[in-house]
Amino acid sequence: SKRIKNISISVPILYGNSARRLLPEEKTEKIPPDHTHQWTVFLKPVLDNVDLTPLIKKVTFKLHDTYDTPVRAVEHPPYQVTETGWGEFEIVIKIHFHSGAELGINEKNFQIFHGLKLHPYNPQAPKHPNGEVYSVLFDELVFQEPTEVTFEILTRK
Ligand code: SLL
Repeated sequence: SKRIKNISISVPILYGNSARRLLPEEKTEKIPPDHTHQWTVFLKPVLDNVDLTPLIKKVTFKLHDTYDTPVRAVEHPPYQVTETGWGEFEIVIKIHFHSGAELGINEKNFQIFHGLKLHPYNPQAPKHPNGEVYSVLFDELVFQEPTEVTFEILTRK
């Protein structure tokens, strides 16, 4: 479908991770003995009433190569991956939009780099009672000159 000139739509998003130490009783045979933490990396719109599902085909999370199948694809919300591990590394989060002339959606994929945090980095920061560590950042998906279909999806009430 046609592009709408001189229009740009920003969708505020949050992305990042939570992490906590594994408890001794959680260290079953399925978890490698050198894994010390469980973490969840995620991406979501800031506002609850924003539905990106008609636009998003999948969100991929590219983990460190020490993981089996490092590229994890998530097709439905919540867009997140929970894993266990021992180290911090950079995760590549990529949003793949639906495309195809028949759909009328044709937006550029969006890529974000997130440094996975397992350890508290500010000793002065207030501690969460459950011992969880968070590293959450704000960004915006900017749709420049969206197609009419994308515009309709993003401005739906
Ligand atoms: C470091 N540069 O040395 C980083 C690499 C890799 C972390 C960290 C799990 C691996 C597995 C894992 O935590 N890898 O699947 O067993 O700190």
